[in-house]
Amino acid sequence: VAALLALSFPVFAQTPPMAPDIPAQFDAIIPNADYVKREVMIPMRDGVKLHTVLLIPNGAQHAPIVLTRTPYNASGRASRNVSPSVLATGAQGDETMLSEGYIRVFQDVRGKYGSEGDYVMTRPLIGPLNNTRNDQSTDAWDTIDWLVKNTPESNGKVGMIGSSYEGFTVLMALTNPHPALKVAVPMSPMVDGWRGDDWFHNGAFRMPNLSYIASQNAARGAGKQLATGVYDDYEGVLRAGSAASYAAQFGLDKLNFTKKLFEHPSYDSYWQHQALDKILAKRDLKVPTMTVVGYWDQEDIYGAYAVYAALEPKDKDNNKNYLVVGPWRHSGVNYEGSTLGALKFTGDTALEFRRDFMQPFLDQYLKDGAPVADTPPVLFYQTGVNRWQKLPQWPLACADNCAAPLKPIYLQDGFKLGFEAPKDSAGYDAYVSDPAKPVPFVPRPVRMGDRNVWQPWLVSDQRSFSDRPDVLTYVTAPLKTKVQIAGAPVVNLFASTTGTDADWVVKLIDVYPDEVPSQPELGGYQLGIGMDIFRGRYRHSLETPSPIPPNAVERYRFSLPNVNHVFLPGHRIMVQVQSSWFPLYDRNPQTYVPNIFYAKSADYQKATLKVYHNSAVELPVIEAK
Ligand code: PG9
Repeated sequence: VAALLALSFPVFAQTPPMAPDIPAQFDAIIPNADYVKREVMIPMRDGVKLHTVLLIPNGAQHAPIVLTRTPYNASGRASRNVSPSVLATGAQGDETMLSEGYIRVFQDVRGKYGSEGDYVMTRPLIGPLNNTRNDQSTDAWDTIDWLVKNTPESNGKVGMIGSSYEGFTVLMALTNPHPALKVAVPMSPMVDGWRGDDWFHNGAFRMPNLSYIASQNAARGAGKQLATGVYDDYEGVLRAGSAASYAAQFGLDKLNFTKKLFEHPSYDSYWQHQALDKILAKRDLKVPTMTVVGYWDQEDIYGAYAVYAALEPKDKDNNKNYLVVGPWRHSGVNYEGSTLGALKFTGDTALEFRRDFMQPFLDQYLKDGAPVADTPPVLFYQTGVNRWQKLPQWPLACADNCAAPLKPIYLQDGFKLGFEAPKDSAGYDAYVSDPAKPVPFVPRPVRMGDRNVWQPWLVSDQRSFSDRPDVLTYVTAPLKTKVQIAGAPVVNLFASTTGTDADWVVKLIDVYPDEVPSQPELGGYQLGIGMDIFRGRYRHSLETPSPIPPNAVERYRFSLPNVNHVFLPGHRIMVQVQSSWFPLYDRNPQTYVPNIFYAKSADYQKATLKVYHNSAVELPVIEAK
């Protein structure tokens, strides 16, 4: 019977109960996928291999390639969802490309995630700061060379795109572009880490960098969050003292990039040699480049305009250098763009740009036989009236060589703001700035790591600060006619301090009418249009700081971020002046010390600051149309 049974029921080899249940490698099959995901290690000229993920729509033939080089995990960037649909798999910002059948490629930069080699933060170009054989430009070159030779589905034309760090890698590729690189779209690129992008603004250090460094530089993959032990970052940063003391409590002072930051508090050759606008200004402009930035870009609000300005003189035929500014937060261009904080726009402005301007621009240079796109030199969402504007150039008003000059609006007696110059330049207003009670940049409790706080903070209501005794607030009467501005306002402060160093924060604000029937919560809203900080020790030289002579009237001149705004009738123009913006920026001790990173608690002293009434914000006013 046993023999008969054995004959009629075949015996299967059984899985031993103790067979390990997790294999070395397993990926569930994605049935009916409309794309292929190909992962490759691309060799660079020094033999280091970079991990690269290609999303290839099924049936792709003669397809363009769009490449992003990232420190943020190529595998993750290439899989928004696990899905059989390439549209759902790729990033939201990539949908227009993927639906056109593009091959989308993400690569881990040298030393991050799946790529071999050493990671150096925003690795400088080969030259005075880089004595190796590789930089982000050679790695881009080698990658593009490999891709066009080894991707049979492609037509051999490559575009590069990316935001922020990824925008920096796009610009790096442009310093010596591979012939197959046909078009570039750097978005909110990190261009100059000292002047006004991620690390400093005019010498004031940005504290969120420290948690960024912990997440990026502590490990090849994702680092961990800092255990701050407090809910309110205002409290946590204040308690620590200087930025270096804050970093040291987490051991971040042991990381090389923290050391580099702390060793270079001024705009020395370390920063100047890396400033990509300066670098690109010395190269040919070969590749059509559309530089994109958010109007309220809370991370890299400086670099895009600087690059556009550096490339513009090279664009002799007016067909290679383009600027786009939308009403977005940092990288908001790649997401939904119908609102930002309390602001509502006329539709999904980010999709409008990607679909109606970016995609045709990419197609023109990447798709075989595509028509010439109708791309304006400058596409700018004009705030206040909320509409896209096609402009012939940028800016429309500026100090030199613009159609319109700057027009000063003065910080007048009685906290008025007006276009008439003061009769008496001896008048001033004073406030006490106390480093023990710095002005917060958003209402407390401050949660810098909370996206809902961080991303829209530049549009948050400035009313929370306007009546603090350490904030000077100047405002016009309600406007009878509209005031249109288009360019970078320039702060021209005449001011003194009883201390020997000081920070100056100046905010240009649109005050909404008392009542806004269509959106009641905007009644009286104080919307920051252009706001920035300047560290007083750099008033004579960004490279060589100097103490401020106590009680002497000194001039502080610096640009605010670019604006394209209409102050509407019934609105008021406001300027706020203060001397801290915490804990986004480290505190100025107000006593001159050689390196503010290492200020001691005794250095942090109250000071009385006086702002004289011949101070002004020079506005890029143009004739209102
Ligand atoms: N703003 C980020 C960053 C860029 C470059 C260096 C450091 C930080 C980013 O969003 O990538």
